[in-house]
Amino acid sequence: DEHAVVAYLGDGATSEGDFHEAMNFAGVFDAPVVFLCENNNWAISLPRERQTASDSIAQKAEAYGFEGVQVDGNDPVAVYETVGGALADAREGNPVLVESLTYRQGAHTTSDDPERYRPAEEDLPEWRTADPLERFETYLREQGVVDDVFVAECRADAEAELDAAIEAAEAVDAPDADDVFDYVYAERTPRVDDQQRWLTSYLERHDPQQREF
Ligand SMILES: Cc1ncc(C[n+]2csc(CCOP(=O)(O)OP(=O)(O)O)c2C)c(N)n1
Ligand SMILES: [Mg+2]
Repeated sequence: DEHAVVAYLGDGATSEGDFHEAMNFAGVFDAPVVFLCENNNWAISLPRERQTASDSIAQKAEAYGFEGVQVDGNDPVAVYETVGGALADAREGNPVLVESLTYRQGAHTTSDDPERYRPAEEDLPEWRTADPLERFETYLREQGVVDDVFVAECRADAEAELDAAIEAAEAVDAPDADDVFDYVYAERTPRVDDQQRWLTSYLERHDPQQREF
């Protein structure tokens, strides 16, 4: 068949029941799926060593009857080749789990402070913790594929795209609170109506913008 899908997940997600159910289902029913696990070594503050006692995440596929592979997730060409091959297998009815080894460069979210839990020096290879963008840029320069002008243009383009995206997102008005209730069921239930009435009266008495979090 021509169709296959890629399901993306993190290293932390592999501890959840859904992951194992999905892997089992895929193995039993020959589902055309590539599970792409981005192993960035952290699930917020929980390190990979505390996430699983397995030697690798890729090896978990074996228990479900299909192939699991590791790839250098900081090498775009290697990821492209590996996922391309996995998709070809998936189209044949052979699901694949790809464990992409990378590293979280920054905080998990703006409310996270990794300095509270992350060691300054970690026992991980440099190919994994180094900045993949810088590494790929160096590679392309060495191959003579890109030069200073191209790199500068690329950065300017990317920054302009980001600025435009931020501007577009900030221009969106705050949503109407009623929207929360409108798209849940095809036919509204009395309970949803009750909840909406409760929220409407709550908002008449409280201004959420004045709350301190
Ligand atoms: C059942 C459940 N427990 C806890 C959380 C809180 N939580 C949100 S993201 C996250 C970490 C996810 O880590 P990972 O799967 O490695 O993804 P990453 O963000 O590192 O790519 C956690 C624990 C959640 N969303 N759901
Ligand atoms: Mg993670």
